[in-house]
Amino acid sequence: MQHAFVCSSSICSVAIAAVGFVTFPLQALPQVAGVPPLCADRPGAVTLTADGGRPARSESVPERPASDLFCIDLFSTARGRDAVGVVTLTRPWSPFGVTVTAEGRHRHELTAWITGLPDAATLGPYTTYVAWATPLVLDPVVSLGEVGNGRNELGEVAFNKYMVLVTAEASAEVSERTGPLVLRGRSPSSRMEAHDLLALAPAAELGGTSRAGSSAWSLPPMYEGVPMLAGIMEGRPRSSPFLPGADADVPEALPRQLVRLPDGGTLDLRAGFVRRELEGRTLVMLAFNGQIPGPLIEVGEKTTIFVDFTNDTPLPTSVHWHGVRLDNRYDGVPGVTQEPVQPGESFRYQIYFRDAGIYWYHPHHREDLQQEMGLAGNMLVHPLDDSYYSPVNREEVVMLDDLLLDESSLVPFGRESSNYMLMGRFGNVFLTNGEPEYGLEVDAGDVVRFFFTNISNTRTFNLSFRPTAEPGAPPVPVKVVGSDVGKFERETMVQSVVLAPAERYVIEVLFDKPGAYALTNHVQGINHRMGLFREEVSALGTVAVSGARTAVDHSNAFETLRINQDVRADIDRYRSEFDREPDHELVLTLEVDSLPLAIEQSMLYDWVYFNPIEWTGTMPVMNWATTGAEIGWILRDGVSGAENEHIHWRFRVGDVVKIRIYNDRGAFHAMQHPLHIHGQRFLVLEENGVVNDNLVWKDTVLLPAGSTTDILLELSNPGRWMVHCHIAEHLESGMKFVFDVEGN
Ligand SMILES: [Cu+2]
Repeated sequence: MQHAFVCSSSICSVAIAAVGFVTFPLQALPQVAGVPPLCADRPGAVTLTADGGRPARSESVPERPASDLFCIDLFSTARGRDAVGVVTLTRPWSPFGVTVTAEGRHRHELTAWITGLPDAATLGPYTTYVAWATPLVLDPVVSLGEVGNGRNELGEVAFNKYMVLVTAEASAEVSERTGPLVLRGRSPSSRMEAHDLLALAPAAELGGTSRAGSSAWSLPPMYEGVPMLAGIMEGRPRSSPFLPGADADVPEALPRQLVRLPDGGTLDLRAGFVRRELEGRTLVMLAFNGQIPGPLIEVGEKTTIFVDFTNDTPLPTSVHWHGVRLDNRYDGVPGVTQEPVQPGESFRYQIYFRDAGIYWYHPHHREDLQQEMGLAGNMLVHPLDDSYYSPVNREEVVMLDDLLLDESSLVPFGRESSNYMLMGRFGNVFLTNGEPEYGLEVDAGDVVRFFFTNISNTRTFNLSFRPTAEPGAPPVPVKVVGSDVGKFERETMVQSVVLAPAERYVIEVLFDKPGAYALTNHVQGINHRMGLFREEVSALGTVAVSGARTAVDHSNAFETLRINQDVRADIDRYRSEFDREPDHELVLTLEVDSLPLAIEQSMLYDWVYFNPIEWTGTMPVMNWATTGAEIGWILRDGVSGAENEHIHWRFRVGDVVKIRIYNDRGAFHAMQHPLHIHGQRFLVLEENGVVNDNLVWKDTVLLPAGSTTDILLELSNPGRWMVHCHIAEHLESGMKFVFDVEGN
């Protein structure tokens, strides 16, 4: 009956049929000089408690990163005798917050420390040892090369669930494993198992009656192929359903239009209802100037524009100019920089564009509802320097989103509190520039510069361009040029682009051969119910490459990976700050209260492993049923212990502060958080101890579950600025605070 198995120090906890936990001392393993401690013996290992199963809340910033998510213990077989080892998992550098394959599998460099291996010849006709990686189905079995006592670099592994094996072999060059097994260990991800035992527990039957939810809701769309347990199906949000404007007689939505504004120019911007036909349904949505996405505002670097905003919706709102280092009073944060703009009222924004690049605007009041319903637009800031970017044949501003529809309309929102508070609201229809099918036509040899923005409430994308005629062929190489606030120090080539909510990436693609290329989101979701990874592949649109050759060939420029000395010089003045101790620490965690028993017990099962990224919403009912009554996402000051709005940081213009951010693996449910800092820019110095040697100025950083990330924040802009998670529902749950920057 044993299910979960988690260790800390010398104690292991075993979950028995999901009704309780017992602890017993772990048989002492040999402690060997020169070998790092076993994963669970490392400082900061977290454990389920003996008294009812809740994970212990970590009281301070623990050892980072979470040791058990990035570590594999190697245990001996009978033939391995006293051999023991530990494998650490380090992600190779990528321009993104996580490093994954084009299919969304996490990539890790494995390093093994081994001790106690006997002379291989004592086991038979063998001369050495070889390490192997293999998925749990044992096919394929990939050689990681010869290993011995001491430190061994095993190279990269990117399986979902896998084992590391060490066998005695006749030669280091063997391509197939034939010799005896001496050491073996399992990836952290292989701890996931099915929730099946839960069905045996009384909890499953109690779920729906343990508290009163509103009966006005009908169940939300399920995730195909992932059945839910009966107890969980009884859950209802403790908030009433709300879908504004459902009866409104309103104009039809228009596609996005381009607005070029000169220095000093003014845009009239109106938020109001629109009607649109989508996937066979008639929807009432919200739009800026009737357009979905909102108008694409094109301006020049170092210019100022005015936006006369009018709120024609029945909801209080405001407009935030994401990533723009503008004057604080125009930052658009209700209660911090302005009063909410009430229905029928107006507000004049003045926006100065200090930096070239791609930015976006959206409401900062009930974002979970207003943004999801259509209120978002891009701003493309053209650089002053004509050679800022490489020459290309065309530029495309692409907004990525997902929308959640039920059989007839949008799934209602929570009125008194947002729901989907646990993981955020995942959509079931992808929208690219507002449309379910994105289309682009180019000529063979064209180079296209894409400016990607992720405006979804919670979904992290893993995007690639796949030749549709050759299933299984590798995606088209992508050149990564820039991110939130400008360019990288140097350009790099990747196979896919990971984009968390609110992040932007500027990429270039050479479409060399005629044919069709699918813009694809390819991720490895988790079927929590069955404890399995679940591949999700979605085509968001098509790039059609004609047989005609490009009018102007930019392939040479495309193939040259630039080093941006202007960016390096801008960063140089801060390099002396990189290695010092952090000035501040933040812990990202979760507190839950009065969850239905079935949901709480299911979540305990999930606690044995958290995927660094929760790519998709495979627990739709559990997630849907959670509101602010049960879920409190927390930003905690690691030094003072203050949480969310009780954190008070004060800086002066010109300050540079190093902040260490730990995404608490010991949280009741850990998942990634895209953390956004208003009005300033920062550098991501390192993640999980891996130094970032290709920097770019950011305003949003993706923080995977269990990770530790150091950032260097430049305080360049006076005022009161907000820090918050950009998962809209997490922000609504209170995952935010404000800091002050005094001017000089
Ligand atoms: Cu969050």
